[in-house]
Amino acid sequence: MAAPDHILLNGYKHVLYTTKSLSQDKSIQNSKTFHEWLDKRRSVREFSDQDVPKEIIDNLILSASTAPSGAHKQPWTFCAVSNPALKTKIRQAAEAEEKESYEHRMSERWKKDLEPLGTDMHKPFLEIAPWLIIAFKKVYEFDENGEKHNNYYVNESIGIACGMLISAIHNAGLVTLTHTPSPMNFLTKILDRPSNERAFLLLPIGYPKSPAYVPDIHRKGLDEIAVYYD
Ligand code: IYR
Repeated sequence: MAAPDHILLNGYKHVLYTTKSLSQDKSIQNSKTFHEWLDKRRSVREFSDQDVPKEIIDNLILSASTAPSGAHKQPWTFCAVSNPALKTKIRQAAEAEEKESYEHRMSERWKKDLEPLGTDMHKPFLEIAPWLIIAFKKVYEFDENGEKHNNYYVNESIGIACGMLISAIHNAGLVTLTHTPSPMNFLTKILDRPSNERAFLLLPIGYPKSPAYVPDIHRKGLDEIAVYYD
């Protein structure tokens, strides 16, 4: 007998989970090609100003929002900025924070660690990239009675969603980098966000400049990142 298309669990509807079943060989092949494809992703700091259609940005945000989240609260808002005046405002405010960070807040060791990556306080990509997505985490929400409730595992949830967003950007043939001006509260003001939202990550999105160069860094091998318990 075929499985029913839904059941009730504690009175709540659960629908049949369906997925394409793969042979073990196909599964091995897919896991390998997925890794090879992800391994081509790089944080790119040099952008082309070529336009990216809004439809792509919509799809990227929808992809990010498929992430698992604490109690399925989806505690996030993705602000997508293409408005040039707003991008200029964001660049100016971010560079002011970055100047303070590079000159006073970051340790010498931190700056030394960043040297091979070629970052500094100047962030032209904030104006050149056609889109900026700023991921805000929703720390709490109000219910229908106006009562405040904290969300669950907010950092884990938004972190996973941003990871999926980055993968979706790569899949669309676009590039990004994880920009983290700190503190980021200027973004709440510029983008006029409510008090339950905190900026988490800023991602410029676009096509890479041609040519674009990235640092010659290498990823850790499996023996350095994994421990197996057979
Ligand atoms: N937020 C700064 C500094 C920075 C910090 C780390 I850790 C990086 O991996 C890269 C940069 C900036 O965006 O330049």
